[in-house]
Amino acid sequence: MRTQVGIVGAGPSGLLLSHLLHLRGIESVVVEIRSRQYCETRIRAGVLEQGTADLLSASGVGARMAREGLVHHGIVLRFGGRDHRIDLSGLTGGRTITVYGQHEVVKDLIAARLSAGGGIFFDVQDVEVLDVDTPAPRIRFDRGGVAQDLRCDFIAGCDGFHGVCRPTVPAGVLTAYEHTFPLAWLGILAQVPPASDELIYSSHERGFALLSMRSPELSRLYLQCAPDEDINGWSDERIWDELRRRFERDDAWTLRDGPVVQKGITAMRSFVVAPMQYERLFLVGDAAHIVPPTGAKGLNLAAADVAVLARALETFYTTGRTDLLARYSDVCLRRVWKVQRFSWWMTSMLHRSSDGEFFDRLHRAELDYITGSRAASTALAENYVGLPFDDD
Ligand code: FAS
Ligand code: PHB
Repeated sequence: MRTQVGIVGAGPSGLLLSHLLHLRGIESVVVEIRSRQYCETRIRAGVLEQGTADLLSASGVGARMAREGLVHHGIVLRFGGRDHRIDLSGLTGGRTITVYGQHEVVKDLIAARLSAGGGIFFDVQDVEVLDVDTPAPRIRFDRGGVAQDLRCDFIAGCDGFHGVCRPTVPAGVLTAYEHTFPLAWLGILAQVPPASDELIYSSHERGFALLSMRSPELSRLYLQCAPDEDINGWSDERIWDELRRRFERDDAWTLRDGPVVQKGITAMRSFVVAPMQYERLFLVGDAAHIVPPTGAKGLNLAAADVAVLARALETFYTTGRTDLLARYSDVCLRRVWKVQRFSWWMTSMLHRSSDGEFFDRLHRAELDYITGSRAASTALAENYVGLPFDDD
């Protein structure tokens, strides 16, 4: 089997790359260890930056997002029993975020690829990435018990943090930078209308809490917990009780509860690997970097990588130029580190610190400053809606 670009992983990175390459007349094949159904139902991201939403619309896979996505012009920071709205659109010349589940984006991309005759192999096993330091790299995998060999010009490692592509790079080539926060998020998906029209980030002495949503009927909520928290210790009743405490306000505002349809605990870490490429292997999205979800950046950063790689591959196939491919890692890492800074800052500022009361007071002062300064709230807003793609 042969293609131009072999893609490992059918998450948002791999699928968006395959789609953008198709629009540029470049062939690709995606291999994925999980089933289609798993990929289309895995609950993850929920917030799309302006640039990501524009990219999906401009590339022809934004129709359902436009119909079902929720466009927000602001977010709320809640602390000291009071709300402080950050006017995202007013502070950024009209830019917005779109609340639309990652699994919905994945569904739209899979449908677009398959209806265009794109090759996506689900449920494969034993994926190996070979010969990336030669002009003819290969992806070997098993499909239905039959060994397959996919020869390509380039390989895109879009297989997430736990994938096989990054470990394929010989020792000593990559440098990893990481920080693990001494906390985690307990997240729930609940069949109850969201108690707010906009996301609420609550900084409370009992710990952080986030109110988000997936639709007018589905709420998505998170609360700060210990990194080794046992989910079995959290009954739905206990979760709702704790959420009510952390969202309490000076007035009668209340959080309606409802049936919890999904719950889980997410670790909070920052991770970057550099460079993001080795010979003909390009690492994309979570395969190269992880951000704590407080800034809602993971999916959006993956989309930004994909935009850079698609442009570099198109330039190579249309002109033979390799300079954009050679600069892929440098261009992406400039954005990655800005987004890492923002995500670390939002996490540190909004969560109860394990470093003691002094830091909690500092964080409170920071929240006071941001919500009282147009300059400071503009900095938050422009990072939250997403730095322009052509910023690089
Ligand atoms: P993914 O991990 O999504 O996809 C990788 C794919 O590769 C998977 O389908 C996997 O099955 C496959 N794969 C793995 N190993 C393989 C192998 N050996 N062979 C073949 N395939 C293989 N980000 C935001 O922007 N906003 C948010 O609100 C947000 N909330 C989040 C909430 C949670 C609970 C979590 C966990 C993450 C959140 N994120 C958020 C971050 C998240 O969205 C990721 O950044 C995003 O999934 C990255 O996409 P990919 O790089 O495609 O990696
Ligand atoms: C979500 O909707 O899942 C979500 C929203 C904002 C975040 C993180 C997660 O910062």
